[in-house]
Amino acid sequence: MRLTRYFLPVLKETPSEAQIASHRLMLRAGMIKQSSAGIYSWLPLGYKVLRRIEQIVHEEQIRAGHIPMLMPTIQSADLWRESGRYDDYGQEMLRIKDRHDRDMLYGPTNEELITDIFRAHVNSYKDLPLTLYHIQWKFRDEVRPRFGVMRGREFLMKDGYNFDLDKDAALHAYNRHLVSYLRSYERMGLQAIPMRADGGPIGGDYTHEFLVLAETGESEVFYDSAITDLKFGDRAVDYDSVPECQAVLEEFTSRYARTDETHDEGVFNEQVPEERRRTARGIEVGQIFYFGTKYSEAMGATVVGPDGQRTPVHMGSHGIGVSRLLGAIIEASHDDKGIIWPEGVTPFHCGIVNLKQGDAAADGACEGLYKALVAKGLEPLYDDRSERAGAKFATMDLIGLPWRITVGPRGLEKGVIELTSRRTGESEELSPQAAVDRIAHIYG
Ligand code: 5CA
Repeated sequence: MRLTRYFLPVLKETPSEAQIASHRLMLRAGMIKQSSAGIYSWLPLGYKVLRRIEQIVHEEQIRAGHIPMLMPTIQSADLWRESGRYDDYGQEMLRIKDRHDRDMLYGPTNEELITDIFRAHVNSYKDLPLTLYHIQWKFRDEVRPRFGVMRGREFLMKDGYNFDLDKDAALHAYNRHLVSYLRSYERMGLQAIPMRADGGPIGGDYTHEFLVLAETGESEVFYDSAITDLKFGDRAVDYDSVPECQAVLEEFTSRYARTDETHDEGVFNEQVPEERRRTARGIEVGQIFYFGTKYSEAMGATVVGPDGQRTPVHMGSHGIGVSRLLGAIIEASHDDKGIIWPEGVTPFHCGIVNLKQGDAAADGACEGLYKALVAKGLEPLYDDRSERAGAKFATMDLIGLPWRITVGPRGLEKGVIELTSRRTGESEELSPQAAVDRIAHIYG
């Protein structure tokens, strides 16, 4: 992409309505525009990152054996009356009437809809286990939408639902989700810690939230600092193996880590040596639930078991805050100049800055680099504007591409360009070909 042909409406001024860094930076970098409270348009740069995050979530869900599909945003109130949640959900639910005066709603989550699909099509235990998921917009009429995409009213969520014959099988599905979530967040450059939480309106008392530690987080958390040394890394876990998934769950959840809803000071003090006790704030980027037969019993989602008897299926639901993740990643990775994208989610792989637009050698070298990067399957953003070098650097720093190639006539006389890491600020001179190879290798 060439910047002169792109749509990147960066703001010079810091928007006064934004209270936290990620919100300020997303507005300044031209990633989002508020359309009404808690509802945003995703401008091209923001949309690109959103898609990258979605892609990681899809890949990791499919790797875990979960099946993608798509359900609508607008749902009928009747299903929610069956589960009893139409009244329970309260004012967070956006209720709508259609022209026939029928009660509809904009889905805040999908337990009812998926259970309805399941009961219509699945009859036998032989069709289990089954985990279906989708990535779809949700609406929750939050009292105080704030912090940009972090607490929106309309937001993008991955929500997955497992259907199993008994509790043990459903707990294996729970563990599979935990493993796949650890992998997903690490690919996004994040450490998200699973913590014991509360079921809230989804229900169930067995649930973990995944929290990214950040001062601006909305949740208060209490944990054993030893937990932050745990890394999932590149290990291969067999998702069909009950003991392997169980072992990961135990490794990542046996130490004390709880949100304030489930925190118990006595247990905390008893289990964790004083020097390792931490109280901090965190951003909730996902939550997994096992709630047994809560919805299947209420809505008659049963299967015929091996003994010929009908039994309600055991279920859980598992969510990732896809749009919130942009805010969480920026909170965890920025400096006073702007965003610093982790390589896994960056909107463009690198930037190319032409220090002297119109200079034949510089223009030619930039074109050559651009084509060579594209030929390697990479997406560079070429700043081909006739702007001062300082303004070009400021834009690149603000939008946070992890790597910048700077091209100028003086370097070219020596046959070199400059490659700069956004994270460390370190630069090195190398030939254009070596720079292309290096970047291809980083993303390889
Ligand atoms: N049905 C279950 C799991 S599929 C469910 O709805 N879980 S949830 O309520 O925990 O939401 C899942 C994730 O969506 C949360 O962990 C959070 O990251 C994200 N989320 C929830 N509310 C908002 C909001 N108002 N704005 C942005 N993201 C949100």
